[in-house]
Amino acid sequence: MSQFVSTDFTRTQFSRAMSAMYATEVPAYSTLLELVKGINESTLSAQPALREQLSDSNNLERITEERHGAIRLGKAEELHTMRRLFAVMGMFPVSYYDLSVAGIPVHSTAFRPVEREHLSANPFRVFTSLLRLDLIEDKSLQADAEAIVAKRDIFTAGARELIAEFEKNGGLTEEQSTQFVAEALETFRWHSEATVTASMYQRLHDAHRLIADVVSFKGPHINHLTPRTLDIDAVQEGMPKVGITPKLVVEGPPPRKCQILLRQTSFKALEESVNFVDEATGEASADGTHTARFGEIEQRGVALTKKGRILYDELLLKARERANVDKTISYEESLAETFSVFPDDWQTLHREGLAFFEYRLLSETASKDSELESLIANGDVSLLPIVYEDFLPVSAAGIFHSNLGSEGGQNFSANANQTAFEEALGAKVADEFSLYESLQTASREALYQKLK
Ligand code: OOG
Ligand code: NI
Repeated sequence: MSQFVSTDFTRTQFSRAMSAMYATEVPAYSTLLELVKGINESTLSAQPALREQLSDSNNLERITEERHGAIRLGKAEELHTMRRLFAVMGMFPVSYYDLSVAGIPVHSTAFRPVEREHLSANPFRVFTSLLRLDLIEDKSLQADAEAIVAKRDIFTAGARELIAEFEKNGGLTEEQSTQFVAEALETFRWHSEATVTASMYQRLHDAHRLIADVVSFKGPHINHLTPRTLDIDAVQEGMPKVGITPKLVVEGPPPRKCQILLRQTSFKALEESVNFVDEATGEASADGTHTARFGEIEQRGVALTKKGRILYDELLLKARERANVDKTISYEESLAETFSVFPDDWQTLHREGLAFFEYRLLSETASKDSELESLIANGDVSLLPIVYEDFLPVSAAGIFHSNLGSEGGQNFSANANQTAFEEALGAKVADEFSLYESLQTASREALYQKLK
């Protein structure tokens, strides 16, 4: 037996510790967890087919534990060390998201487990953004902001040591893992003591609220922690009844029989009190507020192929344009009507190559010589949708905006720079489509092994 615990173990300990910490920092998060838990339970008892499908694809157990968080980093070295920190928990960077398109000066990736067994064990993911000070027009502010983040170290010495131990030995003992979770958690904690004066905060804030959020504090406080629900419309409706006001529209695809990709909604940031550095004495003084942290809920559906994703992106754009131009229909109506051309049954989604699936053999006599589509059509093989594990940049932008407020500040235009991002990261990000494709291929090969 190995003297080391698995990365799944460390990731689960960490996501639980993070959840417990966030519950003390943001009380509405606990209220939301209760609401989501109740709705998930009643959805599962009302829909036995959904329960069976989740259980057959090893996705039932993970749902109550399932979370994603988000952080925003200030400099290349932070992203680099963050990649090494997440590797200790079996989480790797997947996809590149350019949010400058949406007027937000960051680019991002998601750290998550990539293999099937690790996803089933615990799919905890963290949407991680790196601030792009190169996009700030005001060059003297850019230099000041760079100098401020250059001085900080967001990791504890203990976390750095344990990351190095993990890399040297290929694992952590249980005791080291427990210590690692405690040390790593420090980086994600909220600190009410700012590292800047109130006037510097104001300058950063005037350039963009997000810049103030990243630059003014000791670390990248976790800004939300999102549970997964099986019925987001029910949660959206239920929130006001428990005293939470959700954002107006749910991001992502419209409600459907066969869920695709990701639907998300959120509620507004807390206003938190902050102690800025006193201009005259250099000491902390109690005098300000900052809004950064919010709540979010999500519902995950099937992962789409490139072809499916292109169709999704086209329809989403069309639905948004139509709702902007035609004031007689609501955004929801426009979305539902526009998406009516997106097939809404598993067999068609599979046949047309729009979504990714795993296969389950139901017949003992089916032959190797049969076409896959006919095995599916005659019921010898059933389709299990592969869950979408990633994020949607248009939705992410909607979430950023609803919580940051859209007032003021500089506008940024599309300016992807994946090369610079990967240089800072010290690694390439994985391509999400290839990951889903290889899950589907492995399942198809295993199926054909079993056929007569
Ligand atoms: C991240 C927003 C993106 C999501 O679920 O799309 C995100 C942020 O506000 O830092 O978490
Ligand atoms: Ni999120």
